[in-house]
Amino acid sequence: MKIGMFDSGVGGLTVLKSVRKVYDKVDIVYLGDTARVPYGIKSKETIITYAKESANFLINQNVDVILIACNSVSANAMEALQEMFDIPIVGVIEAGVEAALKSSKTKHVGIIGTSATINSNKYQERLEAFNIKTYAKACPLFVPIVEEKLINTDISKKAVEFYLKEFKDLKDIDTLILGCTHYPLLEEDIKAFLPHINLVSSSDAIISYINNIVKNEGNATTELYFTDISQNTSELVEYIMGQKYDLKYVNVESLA
Ligand code: DGN
Repeated sequence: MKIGMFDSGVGGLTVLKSVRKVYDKVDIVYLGDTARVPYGIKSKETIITYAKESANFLINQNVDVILIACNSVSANAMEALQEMFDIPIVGVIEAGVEAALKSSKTKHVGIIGTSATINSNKYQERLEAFNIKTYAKACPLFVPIVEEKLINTDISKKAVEFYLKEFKDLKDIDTLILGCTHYPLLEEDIKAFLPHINLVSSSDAIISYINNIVKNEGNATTELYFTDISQNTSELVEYIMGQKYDLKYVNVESLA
């Protein structure tokens, strides 16, 4: 079975890692749109356009299912993609919501993500339908901090404090959704600042969502495509995945 995954850049590799841990035999094709990252500050219309192009690329690679390894795309473009393509297309939002529902006893849940994810209100609407009180906050500096490999530094700690200080006073919150696939990389920094809150990662939560779609069979290949490959891309892939990969280039204009 061949799984296609895409993200605006390298963040979705946290999803790939989670999937690979459980599904060691499947073939995976990943596309990171590094030429056009970040998506998190773009309009819904632009995100839909880019997402359709990425999904189309993966379908041309004969994937059986597409995992949207990006919250900003899942929040803004999932329905558009599901309407356009015939194969199963799974986003990370529903999975994150399900994990938060399981985790929260107090029924007060925090959500952090990019502006595109938080402004879409998708997490908030889904959780509020289950009578959960939500507190959502966009943390736009977290993605560049991860991409500059400044995790576990004074800068990441300051940024965590800057964005998340209000969560310290919201004593009822017992669960925080890391609603961006880059954020699991900041988990230690966030945990150190909010030790009493359970962190739920959409990158891990998606696993329980694909149980009935994905069969663990194939040749265990992993192909990583990017629309721009700089030295930083290669270093980040190695940093996130813990090993070197031969990265494949795809021209962004060929996606359209
Ligand atoms: N990793 C993307 C997400 O989960 O929303 C965001 C990256 C970005 O485009 N800023």
